[in-house]
Amino acid sequence: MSNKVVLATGNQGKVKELSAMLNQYDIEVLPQSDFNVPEVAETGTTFVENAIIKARHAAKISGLPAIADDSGLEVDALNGAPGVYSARYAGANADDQKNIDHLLAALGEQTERSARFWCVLVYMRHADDPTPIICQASWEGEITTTQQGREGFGYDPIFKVQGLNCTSAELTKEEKNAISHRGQALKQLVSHFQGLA
Ligand code: ITT
Repeated sequence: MSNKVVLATGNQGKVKELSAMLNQYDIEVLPQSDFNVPEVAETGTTFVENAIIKARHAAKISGLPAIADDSGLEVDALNGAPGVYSARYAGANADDQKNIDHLLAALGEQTERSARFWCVLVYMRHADDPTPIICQASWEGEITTTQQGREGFGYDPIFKVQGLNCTSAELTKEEKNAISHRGQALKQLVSHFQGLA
């Protein structure tokens, strides 16, 4: 594989986590902003479809291989919501805080609060790549009733990690990457690269 890869995301939280991990593997990660890649409509109903849409779009505009991340939170008591709509759960102009408030309101006094993050990573060698590499992983936890921690992004302040007595916003970037949905999916992707190299 080429050592240069464009990261097909506009989410700075993802950029920080993914580039920290990829840089350890001699892969030069370039943000899509370097190529003025505009946002693309995420019209899929699955993480896989949306990740492919984003990777294809960035590869087409940059002329480089691309990695895209489509991810989200699945809450059992909400029948899987917000799912693929996690980034825009509170509406088109939602930010992280509005999404958190919307989720806490939707759950109300509900005591069954199990949830998991999903991450799908797609690597495309070029925009017409007919065999993208697709890796996916989940991370179990439950939704808290109040926010705790300031690290991470998105729903991290209300995601209590299974087996730990803290939210994912109370973990350092390194601690989160070692066990998160994104960290696990990226480990799979790197093993593919090492097998292909
Ligand atoms: P790009 O499409 O540009 O990559 P995005 O934020 O719109 O950025 P997604 O459509 O994949 O990305 O939405 C993912 C949302 O899921 C993200 O905005 C968070 O709200 C949530 N999410 C995903 N991974 C998360 C994590 O590790 N911690 C907290 N929230 C996360």
